Amino acid sequence: MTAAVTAAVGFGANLGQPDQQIRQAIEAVGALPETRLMAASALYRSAPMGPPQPDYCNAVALIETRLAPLALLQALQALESEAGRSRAGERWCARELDCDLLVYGDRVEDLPGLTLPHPGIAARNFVLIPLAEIAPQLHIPRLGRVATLARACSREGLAPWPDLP
Ligand code: PH2
Ligand code: MG
Ligand code: MG
Repeated sequence: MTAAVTAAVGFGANLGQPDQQIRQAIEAVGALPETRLMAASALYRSAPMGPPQPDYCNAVALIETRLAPLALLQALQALESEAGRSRAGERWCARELDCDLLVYGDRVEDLPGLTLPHPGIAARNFVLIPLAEIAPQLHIPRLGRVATLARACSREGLAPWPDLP
């Protein structure tokens, strides 16, 4: 049996009911076969990167999994579709749910459809700040320790997700 690997998954949504879609997706990732949810960050509201569109809700989860990277990616894409996301939209368009495989152990890959670690991590505060909340000691191949990266990262455009009464 393969050993369990620690992986990080990033979630984003800015259509529909973003916070509900993300909470549901985090739960669903924890319920995947051979997978355990170790930690989930708070939800954040973040200004959109890319073309003008609604603010995003973002969060990050840390899991332990025995699923191979491509099997995990496929499962994440199935969750995106279940949330109503169409894959026809342009790059960086608004969406009901985005689940990105950010880190998979110490794996470095450049496959069609999957780059590990995710190439956007260091430049995206809506990924790094939630990740630092749950996994400051995590080492990202080629980038270094999460806490160190997060310290150098601006918090501009990032806020706690508002909990409406
Ligand atoms: N995702 C995108 C495009 N822009 N902006 C923010 N703030 N958060 C996201 O998750 C995001 C984005 C496409 O995946
Ligand atoms: Mg994304
Ligand atoms: Mg994505």
